[in-house]
Amino acid sequence: MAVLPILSYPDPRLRTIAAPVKEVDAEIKTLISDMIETMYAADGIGLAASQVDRHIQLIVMDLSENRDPPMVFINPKVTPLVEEKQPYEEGCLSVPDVYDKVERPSKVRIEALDADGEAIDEIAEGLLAVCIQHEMDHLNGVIFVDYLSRLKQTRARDKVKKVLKIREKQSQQAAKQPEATNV
Ligand code: K1U
Ligand code: ZN
Repeated sequence: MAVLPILSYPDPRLRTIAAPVKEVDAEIKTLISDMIETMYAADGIGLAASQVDRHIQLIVMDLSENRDPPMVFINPKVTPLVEEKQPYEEGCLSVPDVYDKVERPSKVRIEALDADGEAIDEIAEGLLAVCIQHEMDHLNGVIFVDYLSRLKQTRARDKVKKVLKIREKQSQQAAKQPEATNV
């Protein structure tokens, strides 16, 4: 398994529309494992393939507190079941350290395939409804900051630049340190 690099806003590759998965083969299964490892390494609760520069309709998710088996959605279709929208403070691994309220339909139907190619057909509310709509947006080249004001989008760009610079400095410093020994 491998931790994959996550694209950061405003990388134009995040705007690519994802293509359907044709077959759940060994290559897709490896990508699923790598995406799950990447999501956990980044402390996320979801990840769309678009965020790791793979433009196919694949999402992984784990909303549990104690790492239940992660959910996998292949070729998902999400249909709102109510007109009522609810606000939720969203975050995004591609927009580090930026959080803001987004309003989305509170109840949706999810149709997809799982990692074994079996059909999923479920009704989602709460965080699952929020997260699946956020991840579906990624597959369609949409990022949650697109729902915010121009001013907030500019601030988000500046914040991401700052966070990436700090992370870069930290990784350079870590590379200079002698490796910790397990004694
Ligand atoms: O798609 C992503 O970038 C993953 C994203 C999923 C998400 C979180 C919250 C609302 C909508 C979608 C994250 O995992 S962000 C990091 C995170 O773990 C988190 C942030 C806010 C609330 C809960 C979790
Ligand atoms: Zn996101």
